[in-house]
Amino acid sequence: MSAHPLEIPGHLTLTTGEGGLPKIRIESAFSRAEIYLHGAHVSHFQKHGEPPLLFMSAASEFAAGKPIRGGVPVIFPWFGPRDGYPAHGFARTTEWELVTTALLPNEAFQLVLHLPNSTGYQVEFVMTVGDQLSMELGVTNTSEQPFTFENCLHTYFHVRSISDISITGLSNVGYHDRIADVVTTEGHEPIRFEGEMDRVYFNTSATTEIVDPGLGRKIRIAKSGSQSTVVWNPWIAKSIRMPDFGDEEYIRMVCVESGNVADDQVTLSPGDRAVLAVVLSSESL
Ligand code: TA6
Repeated sequence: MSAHPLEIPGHLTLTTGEGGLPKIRIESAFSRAEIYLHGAHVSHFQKHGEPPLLFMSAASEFAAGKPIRGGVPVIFPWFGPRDGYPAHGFARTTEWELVTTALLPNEAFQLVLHLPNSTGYQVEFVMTVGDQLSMELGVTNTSEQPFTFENCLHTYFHVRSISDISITGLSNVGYHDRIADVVTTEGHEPIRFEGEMDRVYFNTSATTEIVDPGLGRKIRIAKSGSQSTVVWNPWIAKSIRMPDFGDEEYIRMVCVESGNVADDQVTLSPGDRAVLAVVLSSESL
């Protein structure tokens, strides 16, 4: 079979992934990654010699119309449930189009995907794979009216044990606790987990870090164009209720999500563009 014109032989190849879905495999000098056209969904990122950075459920579905449970779901144009519509919007269950691929001077590989069939706005996803994983979700208002939306890169991180990790960078930041349905403020100490957690931190552009003594690493989540950080772990009861998630998989994952949700939603004037950018990196403790 002749190579796809956008392939970069030996480094960026188009293949068939789980569920027969089209998948792009990227092998850089520093790392390997995978992204499905389905949802422009980064399903894997791993630096050579390190454990995977992202979590992927062994029970995830890989099927048209179904979200992938793990990696980086692209949430657009709304976050959370919406009566009569799929939770977290339709971008994550749409097949995106691969537009360009490139090898950058720093030996990282970059690819651009577009969300097809959009009316009144254009959406592209730019993924750069090197020593770090960077992702940019760009939205342009091509209509004559203001366009309001929510967005989020709903990243699932792989950890050794949820009970042993801590998250720094959100001290004194206000958040909506979506389980207790109260608005409160984070304390001074790093965040630790003793049960289900579902918090939307607002008005924060802060860089956060996941400190994982079990894997002996620290993951840094740097962001721009984002005022919300969501921290989520389903814990035991919710894990059991999720058919595409193992009952004990909550132990090995945490979501630290970067976006603009609820009161931080984005309103673009005609012709304006907003870019949500996240750079994921890791280092040994
Ligand atoms: O980001 C946290 C959250 O909104 C949780 O409330 C939980 O629903 C999670 O997203 C996963 O949502 P999903 O629709 O992918 O099952």
